[in-house]
Amino acid sequence: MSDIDVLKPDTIAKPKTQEPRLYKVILLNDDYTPREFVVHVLKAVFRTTEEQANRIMMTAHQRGACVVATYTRDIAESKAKEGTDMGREYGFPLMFSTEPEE
Ligand code: TYC
Repeated sequence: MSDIDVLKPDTIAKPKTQEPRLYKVILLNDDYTPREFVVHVLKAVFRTTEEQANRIMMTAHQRGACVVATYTRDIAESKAKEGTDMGREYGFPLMFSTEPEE
């Protein structure tokens, strides 16, 4: 046994806790929801600034979808539902979905 082997642990300790997997909330474009309403929902549900909300809305409008933010699974799902429900309440087909990161 060499000197260096004596200094090595037999087993490598694994961290006991893991960071929870994060989920993306995705805003989907549609042809009917007014732009200003999308901005309003982004500010209210996702606490973005007016400028951030405008950028996210325009990206979804031009490319079909845009990642709004990432959260743990429960928070992502409840925010996606809250945003989608808010559109529905006003008769708009506004839609947020979630998907795991990576
Ligand atoms: N495309 C919509 C319109 O022209 C606006 C809109 C943007 C709707 C983004 C949804 O996720 C969306 N009125």
